Amino acid sequence: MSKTNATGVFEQSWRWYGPHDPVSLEMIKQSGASGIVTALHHIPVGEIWTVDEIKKRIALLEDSNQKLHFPLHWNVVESLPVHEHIKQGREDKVLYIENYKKSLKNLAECGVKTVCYNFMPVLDWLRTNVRYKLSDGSVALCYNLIDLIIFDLFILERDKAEKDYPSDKVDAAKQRYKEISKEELDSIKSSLLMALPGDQHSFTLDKLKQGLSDYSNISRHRLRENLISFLKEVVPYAESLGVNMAIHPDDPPWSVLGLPRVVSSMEDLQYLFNSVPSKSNGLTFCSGSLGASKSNNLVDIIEAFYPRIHFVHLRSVQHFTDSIFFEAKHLEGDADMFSLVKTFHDYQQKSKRLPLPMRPDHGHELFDDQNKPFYPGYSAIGRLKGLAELRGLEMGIVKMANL
Ligand code: CS2
Ligand code: MN
Repeated sequence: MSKTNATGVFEQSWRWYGPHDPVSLEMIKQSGASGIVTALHHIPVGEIWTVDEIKKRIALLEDSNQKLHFPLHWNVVESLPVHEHIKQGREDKVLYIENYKKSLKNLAECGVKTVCYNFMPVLDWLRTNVRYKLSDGSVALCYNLIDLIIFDLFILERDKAEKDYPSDKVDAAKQRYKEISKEELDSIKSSLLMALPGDQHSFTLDKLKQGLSDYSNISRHRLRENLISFLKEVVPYAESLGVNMAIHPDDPPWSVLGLPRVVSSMEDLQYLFNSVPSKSNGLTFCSGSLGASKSNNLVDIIEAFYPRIHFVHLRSVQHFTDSIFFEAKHLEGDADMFSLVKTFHDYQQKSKRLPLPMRPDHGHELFDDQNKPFYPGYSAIGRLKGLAELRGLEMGIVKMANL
C-alpha cells in the first residue's frame, strides 16, 4: 500500500474518517489527492489493530479504485492513538505498549508505514468556538482565551483554575461572564466538550473532570519522561518494521485546563529527538498547531528537523490578539505558506526524498457545506479549496525552480 505516484514536493492527501465520513472516496478522487489519511476509529484506544481490520479498510479503497479507476492508497495512519495510561505512566502501560507494537506490526504487514499520533493528555485540539462566523460569511474554528477562562471558572469550576491565567485575563473573563448570553455559553461549552477526532461521543463535564483529575499529579517533566519512555520502547521496533512514527504537535501549543503539554516548541522537539535519535522517531509538521505560538519559527523547525518530518499538515491561523486566534484561509493568516512550501521544496531537492504526504489541515465551512454534518474543521469544500490553493502554490514553486 505504500506506493506513491506523486512527483512533486508533496504527495497530496486527504483525511478520510472512514465509511461513515460524509465526504466519500469518490468525492476525494475529484480533489486531486491520491493519498488517503485514515484510521480505524471504531477500535477502542489501546486495543490491537488486527490485520483483518486493516485489510478491510484497504479493501474499501481498492473497491473504490475498481469502480472509478484512480489510485487512492492509504499512505498515513492518523491516528494510532496512545492510551492515556501510557501518557500517565501507569503500571498497565506495558500491556498497551505491547498492543501498540502489535498494531504497528500489522500495519507494516499491510504496507501502511507512516503513523501519526499525539501525546496530548485527555484532549486533542481545543477551540472555544467551532462555528465562528468570519466577515465573508464562512465559518471557522476559533480559540479565545477569555472564553476558555469563563469555561474553566464558571462551567468546569476547576479548583484553583485562576492561578493558571494572568490576572488581567481573569478580570476580563469575569467581566464578560456578567454579560454573556446563554447561547454563547452553550456554544463555548459544546465547542470545548467536542468529541475527539473520529469519536462518536462528545465529552461530558464529568468525563472531562475525571480526565483532568487523572493528571493532577503529573507534571510537565513527568509527562515528557513518559513520552520518552514510550518512544524508547516503540521506536526501535518501528524502525525494525520500516515504520516512521510522526508525532503531531500540541494544539494549541501550550498547557490547557491545567493539563501539561510537551510537544509545543522547537525546544520540546529537540529534546524528544535527542532522547530517541532514530529517524523513525519523527514529526508531523503541522503549521497551524505550531504556528499558533508566536515564539515558534516554522521555517526554522522545518530546517532543524526536515529528515524527521514524515507527514505535513498545512494550514494557517490568524491572531486577533495575543490570546485570540482563528483558522485563516490556507494562504492567509500568520503562516507564510510560500516560505513553508519553498523550504520543503528546497530541502527535498537537496535530499532527493520521495514526496512527503501532505494534507490540508482543517478547512472553512463554505457555500452549502454550512448545512452539512461535518466534524468541525473537516468540511468538503473548505478543504478542497485549501488543497487546490496548496497544489497551485507547490506547482508555481516547482516550475519557477525549473526555469
Ligand atoms: C488534527 C489533529 O484536526 C487536527 O487538528 O491535526 O487532531 C491530529 O489528527 C491529531 O492530533 C493527531 O493524533
Ligand atoms: Mn494538524
